[in-house]
Amino acid sequence: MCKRVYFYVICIPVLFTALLGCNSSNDLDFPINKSATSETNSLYKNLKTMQYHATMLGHQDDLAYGVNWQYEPGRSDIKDVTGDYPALVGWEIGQLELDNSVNLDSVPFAMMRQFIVEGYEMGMVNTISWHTFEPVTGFNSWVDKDSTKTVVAQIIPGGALHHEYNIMLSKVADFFLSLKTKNGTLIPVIFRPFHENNGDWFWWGQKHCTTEQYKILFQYTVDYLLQHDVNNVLFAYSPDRFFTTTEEYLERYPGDQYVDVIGFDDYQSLNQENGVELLGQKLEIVNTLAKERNKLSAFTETGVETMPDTTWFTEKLYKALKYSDISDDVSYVMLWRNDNITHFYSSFKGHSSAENLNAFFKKEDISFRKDLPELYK
Ligand code: BMA
Repeated sequence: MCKRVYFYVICIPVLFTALLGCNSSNDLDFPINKSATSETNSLYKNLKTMQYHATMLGHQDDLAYGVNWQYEPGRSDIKDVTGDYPALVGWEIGQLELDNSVNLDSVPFAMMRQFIVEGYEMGMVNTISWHTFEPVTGFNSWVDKDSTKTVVAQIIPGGALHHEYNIMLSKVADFFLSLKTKNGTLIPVIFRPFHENNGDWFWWGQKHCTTEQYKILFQYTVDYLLQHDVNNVLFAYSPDRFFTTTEEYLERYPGDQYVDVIGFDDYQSLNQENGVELLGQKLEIVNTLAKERNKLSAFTETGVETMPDTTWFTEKLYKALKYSDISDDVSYVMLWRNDNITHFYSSFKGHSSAENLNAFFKKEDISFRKDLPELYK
């Protein structure tokens, strides 16, 4: 082949392909785990596209129980009201690390696994939180704000109980790797460890470890799971409401290599007089960061206990989402669990807020399960 033909026929196409391969926006459509399963990659990519068009509604423990019922196949408080399931369901694995067969809210892990499969097979998204029991005293996640207990320092590398933490993590890894369909496909989940870390109520909270120690804990947790071939997980970082600037939000952020979902929890802002504005501005901060860093953005926990405000869904939550063109660029908003008549954060059939949840359901840019595209291909 003469040199000129070689140049046009081989070099130019090769160079062109190489340049396309280096295209950063292509690379950035992948999660932090370069060995993620194809379903996990697809979930990440599809959610990223979707977050600029619609916001998914999520609900903690939705398929397992609601107000005045539990473990009724096919039932969901959200579905009882709207006729459709939420697009995303949250699960909680606290107590798995103790080898208990039920979580701290008494949900059997065997049933949780089944619900996660069901949710996946219905095209929904599953997310998992971890109210971790600590190995120092064996006590649960909550501590007195003045506690001088220093769990984080003791479980990170170099700490006296680091080995114990590895054992806890191995149980979490096993659980994630047990989330499979009948034909063996691993089910992608969004894992949200050590949340609300800028509050002082959990042992990993602001007052109970240094910024550096918290970051090491989060990073070590991600690294451990990746090194143990947990390739069906996306990682979410979600501090609580205590930020009004990007710098404040990023104070304990573990770094872009450790986070797929930039999120936050907030139960309080919407109760303030200027709540829509307050929450709208937080959503703007988080959504802008997610966009700049090519991540997913999420409002990872919210709701009001016993939902006394009967128009909360359209007049507070929806208005905050619609505060600006930026505030609604959020992948999902997840309502906390409906445990019983005095501890529920969403709505249910017969409750005075149900009609308003239905009005929220009808909004074009809010997605429930039936609105979802195929997320895993
Ligand atoms: C809290 C409450 C608790 C529950 C915990 C973990 O916000 O709902 O009752 O044990 O979450 O799910």
